[in-house]
Amino acid sequence: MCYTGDDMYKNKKCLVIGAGKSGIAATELLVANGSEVVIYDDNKNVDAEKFPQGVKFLCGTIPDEVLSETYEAIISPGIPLDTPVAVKCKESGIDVISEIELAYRFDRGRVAAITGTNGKTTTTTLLGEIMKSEYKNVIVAGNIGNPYTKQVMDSTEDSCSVLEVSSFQLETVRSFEPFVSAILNITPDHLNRHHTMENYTDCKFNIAGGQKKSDYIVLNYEDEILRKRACDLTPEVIYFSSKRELDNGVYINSDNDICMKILGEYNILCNVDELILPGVHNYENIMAAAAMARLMGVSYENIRETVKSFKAVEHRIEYVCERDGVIYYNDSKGTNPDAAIKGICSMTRPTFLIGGGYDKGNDYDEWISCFFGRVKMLVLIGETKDKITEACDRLGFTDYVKVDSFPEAVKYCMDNSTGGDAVLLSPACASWDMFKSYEERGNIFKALVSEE
Ligand code: UMA
Repeated sequence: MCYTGDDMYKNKKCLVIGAGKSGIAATELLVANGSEVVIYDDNKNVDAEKFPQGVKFLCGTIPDEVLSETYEAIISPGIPLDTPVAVKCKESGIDVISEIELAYRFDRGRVAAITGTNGKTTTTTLLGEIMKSEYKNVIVAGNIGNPYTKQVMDSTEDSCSVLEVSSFQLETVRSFEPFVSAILNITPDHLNRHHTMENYTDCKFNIAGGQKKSDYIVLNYEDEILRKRACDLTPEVIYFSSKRELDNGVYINSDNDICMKILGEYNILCNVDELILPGVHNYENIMAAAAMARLMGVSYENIRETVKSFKAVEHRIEYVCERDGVIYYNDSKGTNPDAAIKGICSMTRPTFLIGGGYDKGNDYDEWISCFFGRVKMLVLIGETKDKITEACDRLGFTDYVKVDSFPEAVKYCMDNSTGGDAVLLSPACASWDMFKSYEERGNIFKALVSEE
């Protein structure tokens, strides 16, 4: 725990970079703790009504007199560190920290943090639910859509914060020290921002950068990148595996039981057939959450009851409705090829797949290789549609069509699918070229397919 006290920012001048959800929440936290805040955004049309009173807004170039008085800058996750304002701060000797780091300095309780390319939201939501069965005060926040800075003042000495953290948020952490952390998996994503897999992996491992020997990190044994780097870590490593029995860790045995061999104890949590969540990727999320909960002292009884009743989170291979014999699924959270592979591989019917969106610099070959025998028609939208069709042509997948808008894509699927088919929104791309967020994309999909 690293509670630095409420006075740390009193009478200090801070620069908040980005006026989205995280920026506004960070500003409110700072102002409530006596700081004078200047908020910066590249977009001059941000909604200034959301800013707390007395906060100054800047767009364009930051005057030197502002920089010379700035104690610290807090950058929003979506803004790259090479953005001119952040570069200028660094050149002026101002430390640029993430919104997660800022919030952590105010957290009085225990912290558990989860990262990974895929499965973060499910694992965070599940762990939050498990913790609520034993802790009175549980905060579930972070990349999940609820800024940590917005919630942290509710923390107490006996609270527990369960955080979903992205590589963006981990890029600029300093003292961040979760008692238990987890990295679920690492596959290529966000390479337009991080440029190389090594940089992306480094950011993910920052989750353990401040952890001590008395802390824990939960890792996927089947992920080679994670296993290779585990020996360099300070906290105690606890593995989970969906493929083999472990001497120490959580695993699925040959009878499909989830077995927990940690903290010197051996327990069978449940059989995978007792779970509502389908798929091996979900068993992995469940094993990670169960390990984290046990390390934080939750009883097997409470872990077992919660995992057995836990259902899928919104926008994750979410059943929407059945119309004229066609089943519609919303997997808008399939924002990279690896996540979208899980989406398409979960389909048991011939599928109309809506794909494409914002270009994060990913490679789509592996995703397309899963289409044969599964995808009846690929309906492409967004910035990446040409890049995806080039890959389809190269790999010999010809059943695709390009459309100009999202409603057109949904209409195409509704008009051309027949009873027994599935329609799946699982784009393998972020939403930011056409929507504010994957949530907005998923909600619009659900509204369009449910319209009378
Ligand atoms: N902006 C600039 N310059 C830029 C880019 C953005 O000034 O170069 C400004 C925009 O004009 C806007 C603000 O920055 O006013 C937006 O900031 P932001 O992109 O950090 O968005 P927030 O609303 O603060 O939301 C962020 C996370 N967004 C991103 O990481 C892109 C949310 O994760 C998170 O839920 C929220 O903080 C809560 O803390 C979303 C996400 O898509 C869900 N995350 C990625 C993912 O899961 O793959 C990482």
